[in-house]
Amino acid sequence: MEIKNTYVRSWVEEMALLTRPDQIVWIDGSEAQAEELRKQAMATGEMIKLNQEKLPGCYLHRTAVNDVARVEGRTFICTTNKEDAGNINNWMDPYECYYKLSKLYRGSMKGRTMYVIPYSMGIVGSDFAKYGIELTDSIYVVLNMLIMTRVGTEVLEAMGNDAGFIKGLHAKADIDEENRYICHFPQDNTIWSINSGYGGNVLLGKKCFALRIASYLGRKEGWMAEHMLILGVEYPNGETKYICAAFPSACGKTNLAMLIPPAVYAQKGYKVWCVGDDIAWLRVGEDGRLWAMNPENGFFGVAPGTNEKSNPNALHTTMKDTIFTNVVHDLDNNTVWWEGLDNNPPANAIDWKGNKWDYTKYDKKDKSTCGAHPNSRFTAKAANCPCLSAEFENAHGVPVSAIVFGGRRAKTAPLVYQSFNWQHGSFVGSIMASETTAAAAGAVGVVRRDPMAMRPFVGYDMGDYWQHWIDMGKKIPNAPKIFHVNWFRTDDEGHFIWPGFGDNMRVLMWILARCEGKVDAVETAIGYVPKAEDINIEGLEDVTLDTIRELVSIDTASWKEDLANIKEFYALVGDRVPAEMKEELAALEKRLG
Ligand code: OXD
Ligand code: MN
Repeated sequence: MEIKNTYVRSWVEEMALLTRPDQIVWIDGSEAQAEELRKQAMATGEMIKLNQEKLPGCYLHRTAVNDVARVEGRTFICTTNKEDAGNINNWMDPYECYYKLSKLYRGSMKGRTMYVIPYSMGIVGSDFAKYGIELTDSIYVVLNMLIMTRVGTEVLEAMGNDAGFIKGLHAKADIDEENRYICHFPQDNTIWSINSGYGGNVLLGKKCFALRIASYLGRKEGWMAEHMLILGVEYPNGETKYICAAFPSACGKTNLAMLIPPAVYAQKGYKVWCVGDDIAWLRVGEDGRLWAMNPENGFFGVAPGTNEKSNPNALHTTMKDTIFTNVVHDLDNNTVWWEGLDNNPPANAIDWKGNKWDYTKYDKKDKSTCGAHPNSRFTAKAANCPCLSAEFENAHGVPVSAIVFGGRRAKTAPLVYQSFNWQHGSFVGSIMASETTAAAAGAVGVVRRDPMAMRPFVGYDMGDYWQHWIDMGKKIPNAPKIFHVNWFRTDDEGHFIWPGFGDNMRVLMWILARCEGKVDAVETAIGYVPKAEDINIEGLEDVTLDTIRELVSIDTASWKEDLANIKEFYALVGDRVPAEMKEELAALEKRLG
């Protein structure tokens, strides 16, 4: 392969001098090369080929036991000034970080191969695409990147001799937790990741580039990179309206993005289409609307809990060309299993750690008995998703009618409310939060504030990020309306009141009706809530109009309690919290009385 980009060539040479691989292999994006790599990974045990009749093109991989999730404590934003990284991010001086990590990278690829992955976030050659090169010594990373992004020679061609690509260096080194670092240098377009092999830390196109670096670039260039799904609701007349939604990790973004309409809508011809399940890049279009595109090319979804009821579309998507990570290996069928897939755990099985697994010892309350790791994953091609939007390959993306924020709150947040305007909506995003559940270790009901679901992903100061939201609103003549949802309100016994899953469409339909001015609402201290009769409950068994009234009621006492927590968080964000956000907070306090 002839490499015309002189910046790419010299940077790869420089990184090779540092890491000293035995050989360098350029990834061209061809199936023949991918197949060769799969064969090598099978020979070393890095990947297990699954039953090709039941799961064609599917493989299983197990990470090291100490390397199963993103590591926020070891994720750094390295800006020249500490203040620019802000109080929420970990910061390291860029020179100190380069120096420290260079020592770890030095010679780390001896005896190994360095793979050079040219990849694109967005449609190759389009105005909105951004390009990166990831260097890695992991075949698993190469094969995942081939699914999650657009990879190969055509990317190098589209890059021309431009120096503005994102330079990502990943080395497995010794998978040493104590020396694990995920470092971002937004001023240098650079990402350095070492001592991990877990997806979120090593698939550098995803969280590192498409959120942390891209959010920094977006502020500089006047657009937004957000932790949002994108879905389209098609009406029986063929028209489609698009919604972007941000929820903290593990709150069901993939499920909502691939939602199956309940019978009451399906029978009338409504359809839901998935454009993306995790990341949205948002820009103002020439028509004055906000447009969203999904820069990814696949789904890196959480496996446990995915089943025929919660997300049949995701399940179907994973039936071919998928890499499963840290799930149960069913030895009799050479297939995979995870908690919450069905009620038939395999009798002859290997757990995510690679040990023999006895399902009879599985205790729901004790995570250590799980066969699949709770954060086990599937990496699946978007093209295999049965409800993939026809606009998925549209380089401009889709026009956004509504932005929806959400969290997991037992009492405070109602099922849905609408903000008064963009500025208030940005404030609603800034106070987003989720509560820990009984399912997770630790205390129940502990509130973690996760503004716009971006707490772990903003590549600069959180206060500046909020300012960017407010400033963007002024640049969108026909801005989307902003809402907040909570599928997780519980009754006094701790049971969820709202059925969730496909029935969440009933709430989306109210949201879209509001966007079109087709339905009234009730003004409250926190925003507009629905009149109970405007949420369609036809066909729901245990939900009455009284249930909806309860779900949209505002518990003033718990909101007042929440105010104290919000103020604490604002203080933590520090002195760059925009004046507009403080005004909104004061106004909310006043309205609550
Ligand atoms: C993810 C996350 O993996 O948000 O998407 O953690
Ligand atoms: Mn995510």
